[in-house]
Amino acid sequence: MKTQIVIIGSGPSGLLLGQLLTKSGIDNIILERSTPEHVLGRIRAGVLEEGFVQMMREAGVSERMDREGLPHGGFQIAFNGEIRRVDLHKFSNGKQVVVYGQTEVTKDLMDARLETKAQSIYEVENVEIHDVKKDTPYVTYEKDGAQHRIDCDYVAGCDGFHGVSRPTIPDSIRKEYEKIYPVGWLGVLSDTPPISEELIYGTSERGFLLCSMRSHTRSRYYVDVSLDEKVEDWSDERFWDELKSRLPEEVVGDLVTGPSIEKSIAPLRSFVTEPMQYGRLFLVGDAAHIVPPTGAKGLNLASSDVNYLYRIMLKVYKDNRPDAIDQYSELCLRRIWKAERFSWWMTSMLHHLSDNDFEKKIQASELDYFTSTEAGLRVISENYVGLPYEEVE
Ligand code: RFL
Ligand code: PHB
Repeated sequence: MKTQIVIIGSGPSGLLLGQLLTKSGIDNIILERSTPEHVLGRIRAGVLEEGFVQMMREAGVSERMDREGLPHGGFQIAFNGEIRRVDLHKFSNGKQVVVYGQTEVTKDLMDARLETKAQSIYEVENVEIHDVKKDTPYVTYEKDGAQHRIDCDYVAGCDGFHGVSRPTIPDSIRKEYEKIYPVGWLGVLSDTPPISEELIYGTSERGFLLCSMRSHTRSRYYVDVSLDEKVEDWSDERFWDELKSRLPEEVVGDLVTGPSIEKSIAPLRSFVTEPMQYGRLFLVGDAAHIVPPTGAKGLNLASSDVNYLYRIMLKVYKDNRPDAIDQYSELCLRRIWKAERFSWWMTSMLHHLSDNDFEKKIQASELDYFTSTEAGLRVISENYVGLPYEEVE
């Protein structure tokens, strides 16, 4: 087989990139380890920055998102028993975010791909990337016991944190930066109306909380738990009791509980690998970086990488500019490190990460300062709605 770009991974990064390329007449094949049902079963992100929303529009897959997505012009922060509002509209020049689940984004992109008849090959095994330092790279994989080979011009590694693309870059060239946090997020999805029209992030004596949503009738809640907790030990009742114990009194009565339809624990991690390009291989999304979910940045960073790679590929194929690829890593990383900083900072402000009494006092005063001053609210707002994408030269 032959194609212009092999995309490894059919998560949001791979699917969005594939859709944009196909729409521009650039041939691509997606290779995915799991089944489509498994990819769609993962409950993950819920908050889309304007940049992501624009990319979905450019890819021609925004119809349902534009109809069903919930625009949010602000969110709430609960601490010290009270709630303060971050007015995103006011403090980020009219910008907002859209609440629309990653599952829905993925479904819309998968449906669009079926329509374009671009090729996705699911349930592949032993994917290997070859000769990316030469002009003629190729990818091999196994499917139903048979070995296959695809010759291509470029490889997009959109295969998440545990994929094969990142380790293809030799250890001597790859530098990894990592921070592990001592807590994870226990999340529950339930068909109950959200506690509030806006998201509530919070911290209390008992720890972190987040009240989010997928629609007017479906809620997503999180509390942080220590890393040795097992999801089996968390009955619905225990989860709701824990969440109630962390919510400020003025809203706890508004919480509607019900049976969970999904429950999972996600560890918190900050991670960046540099460089994100090696010859004709590009790392995209979670394959190159992870953020703790507190800033709602993971999926949105995937879309900014896709934005840069897509625009570079337009230069390569439409303007005959193969040199354009050399800017990929630097362009991506400038934005990624700022989102890493914001995610790390929101995480440290809203979780109990230290037993040191001095640090606890600093944390409390940081929350008070950033949620009560114009300067502070601007810093939170402009980062939360997403920093702008740079031009590709
Ligand atoms: P994905 O989604 O992990 O997809 C990678 C795909 O590659 C496949 N794969 C392979 N295929 C072939 N061969 C191999 N060897 C392969 N190895 C792996 C996998 O099966 C998979 O289908 O990466 P991608 O596309 O880069 O997308 C990244 C996002 O999924 C991720 O950043 C977000 O979910 C993070 N995230 C959030 N991001 C936000 O922007 N806003 C949020 O509100 C938000 N909340 C969250 C989150 C992540 C969470 N968890 C569970 C990690 C909340 C949570 C709880
Ligand atoms: C979610 O709805 O799953 C969600 C929302 C905001 C975050 C993280 C996750 O920061």
